[in-house]
Amino acid sequence: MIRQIITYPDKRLFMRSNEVEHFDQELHRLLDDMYETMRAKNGIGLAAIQVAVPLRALIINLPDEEGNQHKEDLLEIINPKIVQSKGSIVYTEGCLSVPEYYEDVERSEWVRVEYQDRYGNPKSLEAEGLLAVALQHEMDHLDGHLFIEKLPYLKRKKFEKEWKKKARVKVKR
Ligand code: QAP
Ligand code: CO
Repeated sequence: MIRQIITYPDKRLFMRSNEVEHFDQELHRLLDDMYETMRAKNGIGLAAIQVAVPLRALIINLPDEEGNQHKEDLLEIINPKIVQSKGSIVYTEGCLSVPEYYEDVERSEWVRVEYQDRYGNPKSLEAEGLLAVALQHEMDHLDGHLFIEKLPYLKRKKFEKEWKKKARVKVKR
């Protein structure tokens, strides 16, 4: 089932999500719905809070070299922690909860993450480049942070200005 994605400035996007304790059918349904929703909206990553569920769960499905996404490559990541990071990378990010806005953000170039899968099994992964960026972007959602909060002052002002302009058009002035 495709769920509705909440968007900026919804205050729920700024709240900390809770640890997942029950690796049950409800969690599995949430993860399945998140995947369906992310694909329907042309996303490559999604955190549970973006579909209004405040749990520490996220999914990532990066495209291959031809730009195609495969479900076999889907990562389902529960209760993640970054245990090591290094380097720095600048990537032009977007977010389904901040539609039609893209800006450069600096993050770690390499991370090691410990997490659980949908059954509660402990896992760990090393990531670099785009996957490292996606992990950090989605993990920020779990702590109530959006990529626009990482922008330097003037770029943040530019975002606020564009957002207000769009909000005005939406109510048709
Ligand atoms: C997070 O972002 C991310 O504005 C996932 O109109 C960002 O899937 C991972 C999207 C950067 C790695 C690098 C955004 C789709 C999708 C939009 C997304 C839009 C349509 C964003
Ligand atoms: Co996002």
